[in-house]
Amino acid sequence: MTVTFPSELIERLRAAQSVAILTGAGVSAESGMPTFRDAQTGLWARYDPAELASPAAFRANPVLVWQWYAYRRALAEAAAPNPGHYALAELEQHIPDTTLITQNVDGLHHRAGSRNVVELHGNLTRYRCSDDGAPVEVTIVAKDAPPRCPRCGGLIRPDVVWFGELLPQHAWNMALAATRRCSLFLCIGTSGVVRPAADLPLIAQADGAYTVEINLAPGALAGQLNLHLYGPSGTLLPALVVAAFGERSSIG
Ligand code: BV8
Repeated sequence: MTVTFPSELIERLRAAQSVAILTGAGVSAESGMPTFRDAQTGLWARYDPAELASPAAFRANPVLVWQWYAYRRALAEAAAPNPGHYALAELEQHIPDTTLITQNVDGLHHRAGSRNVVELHGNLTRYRCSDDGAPVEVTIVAKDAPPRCPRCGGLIRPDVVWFGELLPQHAWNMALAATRRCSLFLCIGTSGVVRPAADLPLIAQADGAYTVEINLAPGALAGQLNLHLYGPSGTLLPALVVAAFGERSSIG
């Protein structure tokens, strides 16, 4: 599939000294990871992810929430990065000051080779004690109930940010700094609904960056950014890197 991009985007990408990227669940969709907006499949069809991804749900039903994350962790471990993930890792080779700010918790950007990744909402392959907050190593993910913290006996939870919880301060500071210094901001595969992550492209634009959305279809950011490109990120991103920097290496 040959894709042509506006020359302004290609020129800005080639000239960029600093790029910030915000990714959402759409970047992992072609790796087989269900997005939040997709109807949940199978056992989880009757649950609303926003309900399950909350402290209240974990307090009310720790077993159900733990099982949902164990299911998603198994999906993430079975998934492979797709050409979109690899293209973003390749971009870092061409523009060293590239910050990949992700809302995703599946770890696929790291596995694709991206190095400067800011996990705004944590990572579901890491765990912490819900009482003392300290990290806890979990090697075997029990499929039934959350294990107890070896230090204080508190319930262990995934190291992700739930709705109503503050983002990790360091991650937010890094994301904001990258957003403020970039000349080009790419917003990829996100519905642009969840805050404060969804504020970042608008902050970049207010600070003079050229902002681009790549998505399957218009969402909450439609019409607000400088450029909107619609199509699968697994196709558009590799094509964009080739268009700007020539044939890619064999990875991905
Ligand atoms: C907080 C981890 C302070 C867990 C997640 C204003 C300011 C601040 C906060 C708020 C505010 N207004 C409301 C709030 C509260 C809330 C919020 O934003 N609610 C929304 C629903 C209105 N925000 C918070 O609670 C945040 N905390 O702000 O703390 C505070 C505290 C208390 C009170 C007030 C403020 C914490 C939010 C983090 C929640 N945790 N994830 C887990 O994953 O289990 S959010 C989770 O949902 C994801 O991480 C992600 O961020 C979000 C889903 O969004 P997307 O990634 O965009 O995915 P989605 O399915 O929606 O869309 C997929 C997109 O991909 C679509 O557009 C689709 O078209 C596209 N697509 C599909 N396939 C492809 C594709 N694109 C390209 N190619 C394809 N192939």
